[in-house]
Amino acid sequence: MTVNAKTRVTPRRALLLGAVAALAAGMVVGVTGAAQAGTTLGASAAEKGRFFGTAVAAGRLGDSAYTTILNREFNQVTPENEMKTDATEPQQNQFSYGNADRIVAHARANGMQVRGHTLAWHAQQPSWMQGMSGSTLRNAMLNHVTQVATHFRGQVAWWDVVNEAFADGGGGGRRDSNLQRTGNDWIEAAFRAARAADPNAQLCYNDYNTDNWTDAKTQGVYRMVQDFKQRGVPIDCVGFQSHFTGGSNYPSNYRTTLSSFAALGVDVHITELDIRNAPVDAYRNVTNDCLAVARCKGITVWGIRDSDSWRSSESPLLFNGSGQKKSAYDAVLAALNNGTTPPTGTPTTPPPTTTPPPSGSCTASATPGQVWGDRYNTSVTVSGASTWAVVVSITSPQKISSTWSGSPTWDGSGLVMTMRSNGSGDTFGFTTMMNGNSSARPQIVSCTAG
Ligand code: G2I
Repeated sequence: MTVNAKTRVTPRRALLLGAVAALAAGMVVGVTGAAQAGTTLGASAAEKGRFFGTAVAAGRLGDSAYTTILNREFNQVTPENEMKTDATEPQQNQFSYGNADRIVAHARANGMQVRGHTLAWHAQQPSWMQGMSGSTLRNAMLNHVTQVATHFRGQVAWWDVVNEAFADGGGGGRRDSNLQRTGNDWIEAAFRAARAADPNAQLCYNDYNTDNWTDAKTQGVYRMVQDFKQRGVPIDCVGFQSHFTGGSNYPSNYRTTLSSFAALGVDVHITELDIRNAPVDAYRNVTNDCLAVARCKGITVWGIRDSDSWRSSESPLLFNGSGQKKSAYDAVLAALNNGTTPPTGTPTTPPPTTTPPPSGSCTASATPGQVWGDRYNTSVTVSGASTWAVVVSITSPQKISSTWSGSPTWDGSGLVMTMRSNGSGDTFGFTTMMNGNSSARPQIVSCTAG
């Protein structure tokens, strides 16, 4: 992640710089190495090497109550509607960037990174595009991707190149749309055009209802990303919208979803988070899940105050309509600060009776073991913790056939194993059947202490 100007000197770094200066002056100092707890979402996330952002509406930038919270709390923004196709190309080949430029300028002036949302989507198309089909539409879409990504080159850190291209329901396939009917390769064509237009932006696929690891839609997107990585289609990240509103709930296997995608070699982002009635536990869990996955680079909430939400009747955000911090805010900040009590704000509801599992990190390193014609061994040594959970992923059709010196659990696909310490030491091992793939090797996804 590029550390932006706003968060470049973190409290920890300031402490270290001070210590270096003191040492240079011949003084003896004690440095504990403990990071100082941040007091805002952005600063605390930056302490953990992550961003914390929000969707922003250009029409609200004149509301000082809104911009006060925005500038204080967030170090990343996503234009809520202003970069969509109907906004940026209202007439074919006549581009309109006023509102998007205003958000980008505000972000840059305040040291916030920008996520571009979105270059190719079946919804919010201008009417001229809605009526198109075939190669005319394909070319118009590619021209749009090229023009818009070129306009914002150097100003957008990540692009949601393609948004919501998979169908809901059990099939795990693509959503029918005018773009899909131009040919199944429309998504990769959009990614290649975006890479050519802005080689330094990170290119993401973004979708909703992809949070539950066992859902067919999640698996469908997973297979596409896996295929893109194998064939060299330029994709860098996957966005999980995580709208836990309108009847969709936070799933207990959310961390498995994030870590499984990360194991494909992409960053993962939580891009449009909102949760009906803003329950403390679910907000805390989402935050801890992201922190537990090294490639989960940040969280974006879909609006600042409940009154700014697309689902305002569900009060799903971190600030109430008056701009006050809600209990969920305190829970997220505390989780970002790794369980320490946030120095500002008093929870308005009693603390939950269940204590979240400790989420400190450890290090796990894999050592290749004996190889046979049909299988091979791997051993993994953990340091930095005496009790731990290590997540390991393997590549289908390989399969882990036996394990030792740990207690394994498995996700629904059988490709992601969580190995917990069982008191037999810091090293565990396992045997993997190749099943025809002799080259793939297991990947360590995460190591969590406790
Ligand atoms: O639907 C929630 C989000 C799902 N993922 C993609 C996001 O881009 C999407 O955002 C929402 C915006 O939050 C809404 O603000 O996308 C909606 C449109 O699909 C946005 O709604 C639109 C209304 O449809 C328009 O009538 C309105 O003029 O918001 C516009 C601006 O307020």
